[in-house]
Amino acid sequence: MNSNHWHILGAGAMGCLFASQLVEAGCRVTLLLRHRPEASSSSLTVDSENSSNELTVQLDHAASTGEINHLLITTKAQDAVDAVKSIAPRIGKQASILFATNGMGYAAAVKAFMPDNPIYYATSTEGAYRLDTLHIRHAGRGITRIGSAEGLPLPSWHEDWRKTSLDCQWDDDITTALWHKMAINCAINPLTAIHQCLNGELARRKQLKQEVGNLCDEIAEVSLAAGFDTTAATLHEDVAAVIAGTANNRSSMLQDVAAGRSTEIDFITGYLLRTAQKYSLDLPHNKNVFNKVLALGL
Ligand code: KPL
Repeated sequence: MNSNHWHILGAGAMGCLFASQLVEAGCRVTLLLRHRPEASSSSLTVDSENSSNELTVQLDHAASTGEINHLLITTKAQDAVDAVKSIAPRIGKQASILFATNGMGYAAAVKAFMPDNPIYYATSTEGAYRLDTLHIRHAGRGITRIGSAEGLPLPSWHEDWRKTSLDCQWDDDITTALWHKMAINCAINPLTAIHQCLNGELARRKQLKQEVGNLCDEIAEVSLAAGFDTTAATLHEDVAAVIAGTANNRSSMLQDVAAGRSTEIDFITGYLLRTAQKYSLDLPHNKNVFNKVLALGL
């Protein structure tokens, strides 16, 4: 099978990591930019433990023309809908749209104006951070799960991802994987943003550890009500393991707050609270952190 041409919205760390991997797998990759690029291609540098790898990616203005058939979205959750809207006329009728975005709850808005396009999701535990524009560090290996929340079968383009050096797995139950990731983000991200602390502080400071426990109790309750039994059963230990494994990380929400950017709170804790409402559950601790992050005014 020939490799596909992927267009990527979002040139942050994960967008660059996926772009580099797809290029190495033989795909054509175009990064869609909000501004008109000065050149039609650029080098993309990926540092890892023992090497630095430079590749070439195509650049294109999101508002230019040319049909898009394989679209990957790695923007912040709050930007995803507008980003897709901005290129909607370019998206082919049957084009696949793959969201690799934190949180949940943005796809329904995309479905409303792109009703016929198959939508897929990716969730990844690969570690990457941005050093500069189109320069990242691939800091840790993980698993990338891809799947459809609508029961669509394995698409032929999944082969592009299997040809990368990432551990890419097709997941027939991607909604459960997305929920689990979101549940972990609910327990960690808001507290680190409010207290301006590294992830590891949530285990070191007694009061914060207690607060993580309170959030997890509520998140587990909603998880159970919504049918995510495994998340409900393992959340406390999984959150403790992620905090330990990412102790020196600044969470993505803390980074957003520190940079004066808007946060993903509405697609993380906000989505949790909206789900809780459906089951008439009250989550005072999660509501409290939701309001505190909103009060940061971003
Ligand atoms: O996913 C993360 C994030 O920061 O968004 C965690 C797992 C909390 C790691 O920092």
